[in-house]
Amino acid sequence: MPAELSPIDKAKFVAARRAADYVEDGMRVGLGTGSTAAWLVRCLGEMVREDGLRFRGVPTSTRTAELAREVGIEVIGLDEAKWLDVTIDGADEFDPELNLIKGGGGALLQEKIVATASDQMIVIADAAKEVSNLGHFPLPVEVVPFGWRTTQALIEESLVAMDVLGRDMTLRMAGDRPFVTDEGNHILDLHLGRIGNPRQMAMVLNQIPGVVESGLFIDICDMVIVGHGDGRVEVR
Ligand code: ABF
Repeated sequence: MPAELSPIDKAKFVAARRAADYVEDGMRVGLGTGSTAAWLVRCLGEMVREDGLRFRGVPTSTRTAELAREVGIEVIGLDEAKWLDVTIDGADEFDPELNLIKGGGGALLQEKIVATASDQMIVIADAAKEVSNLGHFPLPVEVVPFGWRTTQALIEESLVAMDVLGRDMTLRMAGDRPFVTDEGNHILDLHLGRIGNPRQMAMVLNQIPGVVESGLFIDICDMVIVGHGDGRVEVR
C-alpha cells in the first residue's frame, strides 16, 4: 500500500486492490473511471510490470485510457474486445439491491455500455457510497446538446407524472461552458433527494428522445467491494 494515504484514499485503495485479484491472465477487462477506478488501474499496472500479468483492458473514458497506457496496460477498444470477462468500476452510490448511481465523473455512457457487455461487473467503493435509498447524490442524465432545454422540460414533465418531489435540475458546467462528455453530449444533474423506484425512473428517463442514458445502473452490478478507512474490506 502506498505510504501516507488519507482514510478516504486508503478505503478506495484497499477496495481496488482486492478487486484487482479478480483479473486473470488472458482476460478482457473493462476499466472504470474516477478516483477509485484510477487506484485499480495503478494496481493492475503494477501487476503487469512486476508479476507478468497479461490481460487487455477496455477503458471507459479517455482519462482512463491515458492512465492505463501510462502504467503499461494493453488497451483495446470495446469493438475489438466484443465481450468482456469482467468490468471493475467505481460508483457514486449503491443500494442494498446493488443498484447504482454513476456518472458523477461524466463517463456514465461508456461505463454503462462496457459494464453491460461484461460477464461480471464489480463495483469498488468507499463505505460512504452505501445508501439505503438512491438519490441523495444528484442523478446524472446524459442528453444530446440539440434541444437540451426541451429535453429538460420533458424530464420535468415525467418527474411530475411520477409524483417525484424536489425536481431541481442543473446543467453540468465546466467553467463557464456546459460540460461535454466523451461522446459530445451534455449532462443534467437531477437533485431528487430520494428515488423511490429506481427501476421505473430509469425506464421513464430512457423513453425521452433527447436522453441518451441515465446514471441509474439497474441489475448490472454483481458485486460491490467496499473499502474502509482503517483498511478493512467487505463484499456485498
Ligand atoms: C465513476 O467515477 C463514475 O461512474 C462515478 O461517478 C465516479 C466515482 O468516482 P470516485 O471513485 O472518484 O468517487 O466510477
